[in-house]
Order: sequence, then structure tokens, then C-alpha cells
Amino acid sequence: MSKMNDHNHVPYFDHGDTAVQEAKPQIKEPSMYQVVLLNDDYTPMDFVVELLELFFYHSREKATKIMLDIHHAGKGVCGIYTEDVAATKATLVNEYSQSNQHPLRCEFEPCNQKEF
Ligand code: TYC
Repeated sequence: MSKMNDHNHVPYFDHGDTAVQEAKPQIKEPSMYQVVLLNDDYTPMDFVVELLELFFYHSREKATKIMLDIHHAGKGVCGIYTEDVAATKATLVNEYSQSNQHPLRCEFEPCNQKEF
């Protein structure tokens, strides 16, 4: 047998019994963001309720409850989304409020919950 092909004598040859660690799947659940509305003294209650129906698909009843919570607490959650969706909703709501001459402010911030 030629020395060149005698694998038993080559120090680093894999004999086929090497344990191969499979890579863990590199996927994670996306970070979630809550879209919040801030209270102010000027935006009409009806406008806020309609906006909550229009942009966040809440029923009239739920929208009214959220609006009143914000009115009393100063701030409240409208919905929970991935970052892109939360950012887009906040921008659209702020543009809509401005175009109707209301000072209503909408923001988004990281949150730990998955749904609202
Ligand atoms: N405070 C407002 C009023 O009395 C109503 C209001 C509710 C405004 C929620 C903003 O995010 C808001 N007309």
C-alpha cells in the first residue's frame, strides 16, 4: 500500500465517526411596539373615536372606551404591531390629525406583549 493513500496514518483524516453539531435555527420572534395616543384639551372626542375605528379597526364601543381611558389617564394604547406597522400607523394618524387641524399626537414605543 502506498504511503500517500493510507488514511489511517494521516493525522487529521475523518473516519466518519465525528459528531456534527447541527446549527440552531437563527430565527426569533419580532420585537413588538405599541402605538399610543396622547391626550390633549382640544381634539374632539368624536374625532378620536372615528380615528380609532378607521386606523385601528376597533368597534365603536371599544374605540369609545379607549378614547375615554386616554382622556382620563393622559395616554393610552391603540394597538400592538411589528415596528414597521407601528411606525406607519403613527405617521398616518399624525398626518390625518394635522390635516384636520387637530393637535392630537400619536407615538409608538417598544412593548413586551404580543397582542392587545
Ligand atoms: N381630551 C379631549 C377632549 O376633552 C379628548 C381626547 C381624547 C383628545 C383622547 C385626545 O388622545 C385623545 N375633547
